[in-house]
Amino acid sequence: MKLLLITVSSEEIKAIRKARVIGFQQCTMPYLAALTPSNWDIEHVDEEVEKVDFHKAYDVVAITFHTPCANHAYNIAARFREKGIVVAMGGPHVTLMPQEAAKYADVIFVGESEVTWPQFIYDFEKKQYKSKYVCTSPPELEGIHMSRKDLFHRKDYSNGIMFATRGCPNKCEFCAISIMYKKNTFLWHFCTSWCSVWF
Ligand code: B12
Repeated sequence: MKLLLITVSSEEIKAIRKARVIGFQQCTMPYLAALTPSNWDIEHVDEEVEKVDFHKAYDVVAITFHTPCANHAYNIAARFREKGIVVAMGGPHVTLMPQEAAKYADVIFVGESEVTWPQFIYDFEKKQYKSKYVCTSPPELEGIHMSRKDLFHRKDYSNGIMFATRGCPNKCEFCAISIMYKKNTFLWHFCTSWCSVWF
């Protein structure tokens, strides 16, 4: 089985982010790769530093993106879907706008995917996957996988990245966190002390 993971970054957002100091590697897709069984052949395209090759064939293309890149992500999805390739989408925007995202994907993931992504892979291999997978409770983080560092492609001048917490006890109106992680408070993270570190 062939899987393409795409970390989406449109030309517009790249132009904006160029001027920012913080541009470190997004770990989402290398982390998703670590949750994927080893019989899958995985490629990762990080649009921050490379381009998607639409001529290659895959069984599944999985995409992560933030709201400013949603239209760009939907265009990528359309190009793969017109070739009959199954497109999966997840991440902040999909979690916040699932009905919209569902129009552009074969399968969407709402919320965290530690449980639902392996479930989808299992279902896909059995040719009976659903169109929507929803995280219903904070995932068990005991024995959590490390991101697949071999799929990190950015020149990263930091020493590494660490997941320390998810969620937030505040509900600031300008911030998506408390809406994305409804049941997932800082306290919960503090209790389970979830860390994934690489150097
Ligand atoms: C680190 C970080 C960055 C880093 C690295 C990029 C990144 N996104 O990781 C930097 C600094 C570069 C960055 C940039 C930006 N960011 Co940012 N970032 C974060 C932060 C703090 C953590 C993200 C993270 O790594 N989480 C750990 C990973 C493993 O979790 P995850 O990505 O959520 O993935 C999990 C699930 O969502 C799901 N999932 C995600 N994608 C997919 C895809 C599939 C197919 C599947 C199955 C599952 C799945 O599975 C994962 C495991 O459970 C979040 C806030 C937060 N705490 O979530 C904001 C956040 C994601 N960023 C946000 C924003 C707005 C931006 C910018 C647009 C800011 C700007 N104006 O420039 C840019 C966009 C850059 C781009 N290229 O698109 C918003 C997104 C809101 C939204 N509506 O989309 C957030 C939520 C912050 C906020 N307070 O609102 N960001």
